[in-house]
Amino acid sequence: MSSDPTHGARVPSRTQVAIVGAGPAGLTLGHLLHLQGIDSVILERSSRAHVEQRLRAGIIEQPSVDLLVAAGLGDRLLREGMRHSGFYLRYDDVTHYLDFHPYTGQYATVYGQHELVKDLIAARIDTRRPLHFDTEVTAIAPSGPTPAVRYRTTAGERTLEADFVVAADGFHGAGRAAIPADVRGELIREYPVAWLGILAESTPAAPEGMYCPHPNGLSVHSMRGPRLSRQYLQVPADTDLGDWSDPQIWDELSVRCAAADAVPLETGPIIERSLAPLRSYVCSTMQYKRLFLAGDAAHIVPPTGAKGLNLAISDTCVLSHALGAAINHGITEHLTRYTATALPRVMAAQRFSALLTTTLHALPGDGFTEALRRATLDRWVGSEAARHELGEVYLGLPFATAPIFGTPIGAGASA
Ligand code: FAS
Ligand code: PHB
Repeated sequence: MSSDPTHGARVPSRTQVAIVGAGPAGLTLGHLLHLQGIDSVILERSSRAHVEQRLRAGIIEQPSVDLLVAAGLGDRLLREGMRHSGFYLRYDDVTHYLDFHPYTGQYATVYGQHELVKDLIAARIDTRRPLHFDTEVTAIAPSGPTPAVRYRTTAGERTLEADFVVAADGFHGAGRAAIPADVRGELIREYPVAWLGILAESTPAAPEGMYCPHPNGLSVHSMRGPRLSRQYLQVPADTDLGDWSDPQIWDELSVRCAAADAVPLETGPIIERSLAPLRSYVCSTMQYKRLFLAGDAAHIVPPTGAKGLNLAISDTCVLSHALGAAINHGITEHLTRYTATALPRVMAAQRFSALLTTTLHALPGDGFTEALRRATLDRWVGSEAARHELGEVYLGLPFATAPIFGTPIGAGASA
């Protein structure tokens, strides 16, 4: 018998909310529904090991931390996460620290997404709620008398019926395909660059995250611990990861973050490497009949602003509140208005991420474009008002809905 209680358990034939995807969105939503006594079943196509080892985001906004802590999901995050007040900006051989905490009283917490996913899975198992790995959803029927998801396991294909279906299945999931293309209202922007990311056993380049907009391209220097650095290089969108040796990665990171006021970048063993494309995407219809999209299934932001994970969590705050009102109290107007409620905060994050992406990356453009980039950087460094506006979004705008437990999220710093 497997030590993993999710292993081999049989998927029930029916539930109140069927959730597709065990990423941050699906797992957080499942827990927020559980706190309201609402049954859900989470179906995840990958293995538990794959989901828990998948390295991605690392910056968690204050409103996300507040929600996770209030929901009883934030103990290890508070213990092991690193609280940051802003970030460093290094260009033209000079290092600047943009301190945002004084403007909003908030912090950003550095805590690997895969660590958060481990905590969310542990909470799902502790509450003995259905969570099925190696279970791929092949089709979603969002309407009819009973919405349903069709899924496949090694035992064959079966159907899970539900009162509602939530597709938290990321950008390449099955959820969006269940919404007719002519009603999705899709907004897309592809950038001609990607991020080559590494996790390395080396001392982080700066005490908090640092962006180095260099003529060769952007480099980003973050961390996961005092001896664990998370760093990224802007590379062309069609880059082959195999073309980069470890020494070449370190050489380029060192060139881009060098400055007269800084010590040379410390190198070390690279223990993980990845390539992530930069794109902005919005499915402006985040719901269709009894199907609701949450997280990357509905929107993608370039990693520049570190917003993707946080938008996933803010969607679940709105959606769990709306589903609870409908299921527990028969109040359906919040569900009807889910997209209208969630989308403005998504677009605020899209605007912020697009501004950081176009300002920090060396992108094709004429001399005027380059001069505007420089003027924006100088404005961030030279203006309190500009830093206040930037910091409000970087540390986290308030969530659109107070979560189910009534504490206004994002109203101020957590204790
Ligand atoms: P996720 O993609 O995390 O989870 C969706 C889940 O659904 C997955 O586990 C998938 O296996 C499952 N699934 C998909 N189709 C399914 C099906 N048919 N049936 C069952 N399950 C299915 N964000 C940042 O803020 N900063 C970063 O630095 C950053 N780096 C990133 C690097 C990469 C390579 C990628 C891909 C994304 C990165 N992101 C980053 C964004 C990322 O953190 C997402 O915003 C976050 O994972 C969103 O969470 P979910 O919406 O839960 O989607
Ligand atoms: C990270 O720590 O993974 C990180 C930091 C800054 C970003 C994106 C990701 O803009």
